[in-house]
Amino acid sequence: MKVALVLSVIALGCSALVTKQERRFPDDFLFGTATASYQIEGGWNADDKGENIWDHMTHNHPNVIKDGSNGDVAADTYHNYKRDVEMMRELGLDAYRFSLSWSRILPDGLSNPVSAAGIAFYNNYIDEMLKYGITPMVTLYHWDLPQKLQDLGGFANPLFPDWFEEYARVVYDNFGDRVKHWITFNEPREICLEGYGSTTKAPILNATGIGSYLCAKYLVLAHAKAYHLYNNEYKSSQGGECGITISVNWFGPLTDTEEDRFAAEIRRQAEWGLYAEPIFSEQGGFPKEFTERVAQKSAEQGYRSSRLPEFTEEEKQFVRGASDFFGVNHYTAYLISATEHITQNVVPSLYDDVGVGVYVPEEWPQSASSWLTESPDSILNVLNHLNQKYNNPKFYITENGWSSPPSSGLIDDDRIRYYRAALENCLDAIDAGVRLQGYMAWSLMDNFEWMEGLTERFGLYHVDFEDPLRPRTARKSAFVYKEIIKTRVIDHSYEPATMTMTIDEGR
Ligand code: GBE
Repeated sequence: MKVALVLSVIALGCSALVTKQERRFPDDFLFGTATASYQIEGGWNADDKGENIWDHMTHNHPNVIKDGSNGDVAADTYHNYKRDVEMMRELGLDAYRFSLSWSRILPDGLSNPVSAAGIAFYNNYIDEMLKYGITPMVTLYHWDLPQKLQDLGGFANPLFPDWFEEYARVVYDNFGDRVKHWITFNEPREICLEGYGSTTKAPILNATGIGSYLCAKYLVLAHAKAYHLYNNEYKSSQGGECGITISVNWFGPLTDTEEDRFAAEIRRQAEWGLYAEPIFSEQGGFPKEFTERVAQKSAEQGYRSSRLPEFTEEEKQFVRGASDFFGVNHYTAYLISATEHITQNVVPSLYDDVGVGVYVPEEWPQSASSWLTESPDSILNVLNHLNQKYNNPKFYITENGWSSPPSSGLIDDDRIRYYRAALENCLDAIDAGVRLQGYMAWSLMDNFEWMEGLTERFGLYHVDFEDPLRPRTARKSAFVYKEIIKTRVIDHSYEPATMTMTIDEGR
């Protein structure tokens, strides 16, 4: 009896070990990298491209960018797109996620005029990828609104959904024959909370607690318009899918108490529930407890109605279920407390509405970005949570990555450790039944990191921004990612034999 028990325990231990070692990503899992137009393209006024809000802000207020740099040239993908695709081939990518510059395609924002040069540029980029079997995953909007539409109020104008639908139509018409994966918006939270409700992204409106909520409503409606347009008029002939990417970091309770669990939940609702709930929940509309909180705060503050706008019943139905997949950008985690680490916030503001404290343990490794630490199992927590909450949708990780300082060179063992841990978490999620179908590393190469300029580097490839040709050189992490893509296995002891990148033909 005793012996049998011991044996079975050993057998169990062994089989657990074996499965762990043999865990593979499915052959049809899409491994890719991600970038965004303003961060890499340059060519800010090439041909007839129109001005966008990042051009406008960096040219008129250069002091808001940490090192005074801007995206005028960036990694100059406008002239280097063939080299970009060569890098994708070196890595053996299945897919590449990039975004379109609205004002490069529609210089004035509306669908007249349409820029032939802008369309040609993206046709060339897409065709170059397809030539080598790389699947394009295209984001329509990654933060670079045409300035002319911003002058009319941008996302706070109730007509915004119509403008976005008009743009989406031009995009589907021109590229939909070859692009089968569409993402309407990258990160509503960053667009609305940071751009409209703060000063950490263009258009730096700082309309705290009001502008950010208007933006949330019209962004969600704009997404739904672009989704239904694709679904009704393009899907049957073009056969692709359309979704949205939301930044979902993990917010867990600091202690396992009722108060802290609720504090974490309300923070999650404010951070990403505001955008996810109307689209992915069964009942639709903004998240319940957060809606109640803002209504109550607004009343106390003397507003006649809640600062958080409502959806009509018709709007709710229009938005609910309007996505073929959930794109998750995930980077890090924070611990939330109802009583500790509380800071003062301006009134009114989302952070004042939420009113909770945030804590990041010292022992979580710190990247070059203040907000980014390596936190244990945060992707797994996020995917399990969303999977349960929204009834098992299809997921892609559309961004995940690690920053290092510009001086850090090509040996990036911290980035490698981060990616391996993240990808182990993806396998854990797949094992747990999450329908995760792809992973896009942020980023293919170093790029213009928004307010941080060129001071934080996220690239698998280093870019030399001092050199007018913007040469790109593979970091060690590029070789490690390449090996994972090739073998579909995470080998924690793999070390690249050389630092010379080549293309493996026949992939
Ligand atoms: C993504 O956002 C973006 O999609 C991508 O464009 C970007 O390059 C990449 O991340 C790396 O940053 O002073 O702490 O309030 C806010 C990730 C920090 C989401 C919060 C940084 C959200 C990035 C500044 N933000 N975030 S502060």
